[in-house]
Amino acid sequence: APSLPLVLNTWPFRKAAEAAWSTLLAGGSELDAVEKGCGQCEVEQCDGSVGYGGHPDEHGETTLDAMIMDGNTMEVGAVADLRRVKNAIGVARKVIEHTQHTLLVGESASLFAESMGFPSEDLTTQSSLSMYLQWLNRNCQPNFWKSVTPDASKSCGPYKQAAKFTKEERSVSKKRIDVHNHDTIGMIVIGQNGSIAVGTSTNGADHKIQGRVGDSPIAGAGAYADSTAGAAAATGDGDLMMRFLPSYQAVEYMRTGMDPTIACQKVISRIQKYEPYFFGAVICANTSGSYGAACNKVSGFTQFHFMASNPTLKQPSEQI
Ligand code: SD4
Repeated sequence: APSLPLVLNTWPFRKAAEAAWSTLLAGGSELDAVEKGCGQCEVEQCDGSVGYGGHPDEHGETTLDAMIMDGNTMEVGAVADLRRVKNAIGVARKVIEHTQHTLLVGESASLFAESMGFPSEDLTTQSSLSMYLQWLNRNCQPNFWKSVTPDASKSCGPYKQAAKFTKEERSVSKKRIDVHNHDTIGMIVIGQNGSIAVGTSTNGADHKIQGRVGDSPIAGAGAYADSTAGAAAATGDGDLMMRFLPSYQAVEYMRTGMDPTIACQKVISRIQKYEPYFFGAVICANTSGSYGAACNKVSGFTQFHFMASNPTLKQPSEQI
């Protein structure tokens, strides 16, 4: 039987679920819980896909995308292409609380973060640097060292390469986002009184062109919440998924009374019609706390794992 409160998040990020759950138990708001939960993943660098030191872009820099949404007021705070600031979801929260705006991007988002007191830090680590150098090495043979120049990196980047791929090649073998390269955190929190908040945090796609922003910080794409209907969050190939606003669509399906699992399946199959091999998954929850998830099984994974906490499950959280 469904029950509240509920914490739901993409992938088996247990500590993130626990951080959100304990924030709720300590009397924190749903937004507090989402911020703490996603923030936990930013500190832990969950799967290398959240926070600093992962998925360097084509110039070797790690940049962050994050969003938080209040399903009571429909307010959204988001940052995209955020540089040199680790706590992206924290900055997104400040966008809600301290601005009239919804989405801040790039260097300007970093300046805003600094003005809010967030430390400016290098997001590069040994591991992201070696990922970057390996990628350069793979893509820019035989002139590896020559390729570490602005000029050469243009001919080594995904921008030049992408045009060479057919849709199927792009989807199956050359993907920048696949089952081994994923794991954005998307989180849904529903309080005892039915208030819903959602959030996302990610360092996006590997070796992206500078300025590339995925689905995660876009309301309706990476996540969506409406306390009168439900909430959803997505993970996967944001370049494809964001065209379909899957989180918005799933919430609208649930508004009609559709079961959360079916709502998730329907948005996945809608994308699949156009992009049969896309890599992606969606989690969904309705206002009474029923929840479900679906992934595109054609893309190489047969099951999608996520975390849930509610009073009927093993506390503080269970892998589903
Ligand atoms: C993106 N959706 O930037 C993110 C990446 C991701 O699971 O979710 N991977 O495209």
